[in-house]
Amino acid sequence: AEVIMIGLGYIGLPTAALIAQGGTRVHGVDINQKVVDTINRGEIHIVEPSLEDSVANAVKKGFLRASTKPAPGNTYLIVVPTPFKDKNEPDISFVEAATKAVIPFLKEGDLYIIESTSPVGTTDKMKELIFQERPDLINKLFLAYCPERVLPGNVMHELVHNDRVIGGIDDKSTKKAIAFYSKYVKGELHATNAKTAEMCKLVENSSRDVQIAFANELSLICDKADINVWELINLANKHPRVNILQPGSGVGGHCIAVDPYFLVSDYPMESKIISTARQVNNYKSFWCAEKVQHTKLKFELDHGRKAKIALMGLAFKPDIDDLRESPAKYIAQRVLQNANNEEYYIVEPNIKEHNIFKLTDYKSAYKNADIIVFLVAHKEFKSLEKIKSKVILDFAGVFK
Ligand code: SAJ
Repeated sequence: AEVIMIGLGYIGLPTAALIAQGGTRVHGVDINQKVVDTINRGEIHIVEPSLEDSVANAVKKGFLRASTKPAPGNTYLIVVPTPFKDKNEPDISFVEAATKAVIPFLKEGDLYIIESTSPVGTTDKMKELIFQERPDLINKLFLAYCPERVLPGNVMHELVHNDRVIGGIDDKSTKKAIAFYSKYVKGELHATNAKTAEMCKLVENSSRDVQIAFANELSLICDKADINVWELINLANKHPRVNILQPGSGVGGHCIAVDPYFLVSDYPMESKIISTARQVNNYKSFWCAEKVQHTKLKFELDHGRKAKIALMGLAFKPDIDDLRESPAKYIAQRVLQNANNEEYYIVEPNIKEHNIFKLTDYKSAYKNADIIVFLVAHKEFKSLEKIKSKVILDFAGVFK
């Protein structure tokens, strides 16, 4: 194959499908045999609009094949997860393992690109690893870092249309990587060095985290001041140079709630705002759970009976089925740990069944509960009519 894609997850698979659809042979690699088999049948293992068609098409035409083992190619893309070790330290062992797996196949003139979100300096580290084992290839390879920026739910569009930042270990690597992406990206391709490209990805997600932390901090202040935070932000944003984001039940997902730690762990003394933002956003979820606890005790005092409580939404953001690193799920778990014979309805309209939570449909939960806790602003919830007699904790701004 022309392109060897290591990692067939949320980013690797859509990217592989896109390249293959353009008529380039792609050999996709994943350590999970089940994932490999699914893809080779032309099916997919993740939820993403229009990805299935794209994969089915590429597999049918013979341009995309998956395997658990790499194969010889000309361009190698590393698109594997970079999770955490404990203590919020980034773990680049998957990038390392993927690199080691392709080293035996590398030959003069090949292009090697890391797309995985990585701590600053990772591309340089991989360069050293490669040349340690293959001193014969020194100065004969092109190595670059190019982060992805796609938003889950809109991946197939954004892969093509977003601008990309591309940083090589030297100018000729940058140029070679730009030539590669220009075949299928319509957005602008911005040249830089590897370190800056690595840092750029971390900064983009940290910037969003810091901005959301500001909104979440305002929501706490407004709760004390008895001011409607949604109205307040809407009004402040009428200023031509103010643009505050929306508060919520916390920040989740596997990017924004994670990437800032990559900066904090390498630059602890310098990243004060970034690390405080993480704390503020995490604290917001804890605060929401405490608020439910207080509200339910007050209800008991006022009514002389236990409350029926609806927890509305479990996903990490509106209108998706993804519960990874979800603040709503964390709050639901915390609230249930504190349960004391109240009746609970757990609602997540985007999933049918869950192994921990017994799910109820949103309409009957809303109808039957005394206390309604909006954890995620799913579109279904926005269609509900406000009912005066209910106690509503609107952490997600459903009724704004
Ligand atoms: N959130 C708020 N208030 C807001 C906006 C978001 O509380 O005003 C919360 C969401 O509910 C969610 C979290 O933030 O819990 C993150 O959601 P998101 O939609 O902001 O972002 P992700 O995690 O789905 O995708 C992000 C994107 N990065 C940026 O917008 C800078 C995406 O472009 C990246 O490709 C992706 O991370 C990634 O893979 O890094």
